[in-house]
Amino acid sequence: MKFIDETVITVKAGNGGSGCMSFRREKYIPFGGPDGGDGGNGGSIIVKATDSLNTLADFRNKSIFTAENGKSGGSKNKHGRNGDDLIINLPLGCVITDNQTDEQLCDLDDENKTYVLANGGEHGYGNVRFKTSTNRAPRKKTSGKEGESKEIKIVLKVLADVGLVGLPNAGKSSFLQAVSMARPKVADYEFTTLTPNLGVVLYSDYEKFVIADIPGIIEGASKGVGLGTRFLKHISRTKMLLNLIDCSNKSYEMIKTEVEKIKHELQSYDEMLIKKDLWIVINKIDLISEKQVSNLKDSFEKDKINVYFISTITKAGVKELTDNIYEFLKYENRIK
Ligand SMILES: Nc1nc2c(ncn2[C@@H]2O[C@H](COP(=O)(O)OP(=O)(O)OP(=O)(O)O)[C@@H](O)[C@H]2O)c(=O)[nH]1
Ligand SMILES: [Mg+2]
Repeated sequence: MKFIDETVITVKAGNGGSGCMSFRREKYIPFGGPDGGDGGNGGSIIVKATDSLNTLADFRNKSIFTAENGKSGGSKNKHGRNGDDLIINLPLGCVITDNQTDEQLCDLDDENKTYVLANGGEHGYGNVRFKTSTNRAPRKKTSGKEGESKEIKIVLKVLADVGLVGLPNAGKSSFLQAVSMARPKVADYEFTTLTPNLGVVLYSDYEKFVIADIPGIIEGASKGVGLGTRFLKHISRTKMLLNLIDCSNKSYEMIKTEVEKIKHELQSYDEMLIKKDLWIVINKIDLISEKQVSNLKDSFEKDKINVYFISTITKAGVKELTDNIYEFLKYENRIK
């Protein structure tokens, strides 16, 4: 299914049902009192976070969502039925704003979290309500109130603990494959990944963390080069980032420049991103000699830069890295 992470929709809650004007008509009671019942309340529009959706594609062909109106009241004091609420299921991680005011309405950051986007209109009153000691036969009733209506913007920002960044072809999706059950597309060309992938790393029977793999970013991404920074919003809520680097045919200096480029793109997109812990992960060490690996290690050590060396193919260094990620997240008390 196509991945869509932003959409604008209009929601309209149901109107309240009208009250009824009616008088009792029974045999032998020629002038019965008022017996017009109230209308029902209009249904509300409620959004709910669910784990089982991961795109807003369902909203491509539908832009107006309405909840049911309340039914009118009836004679014999009959209340009108309330309109049914409309529950809209959304992927976990959706942030909803009022499209007119830009005010944030809710952040669906927890499974099953709900929020009432538009309240149904209150019901109208039947004439029985207007009976007083001086007016025993009121010819008055009210109509229901209109349901709230809003134009809202939904932005999906996937929820993950760890975000993978790096140039295209660095091996981000391969890493996700190596550590989780996710099976993202991996190939020997740039921009294999076109939309974010999520993978759950099951660390033990009851502990897990989530990694988000996004399309590669290149120099100038913040100015729209390549796929641009369109997908960086999906790592904005992670607790840490891994910068994967393909080390084949690269000198120490080239690797350092690459890290700086990625940092620059992250920073140009959002200052907050650069405040996150960013770990450098040198990938594809199976393609270089042991001597080259130890030379690189020495250089990083001399510059007091902490790095990890891995190969997603031979799995060298992968366990140590995930152990450290786990410890970091646990230390930060961020594993659920
Ligand atoms: N030899 C070797 N090849 C690797 C390793 N990791 C990834 N590759 C290869 O590198 C190529 C790119 O891997 P991907 O995982 O698709 O890279 P990516 O960073 O997700 O790329 P984009 O989605 O385009 O940004 C594939 O051909 C992988 O098989 C590794 O550790 N060793
Ligand atoms: Mg990829």
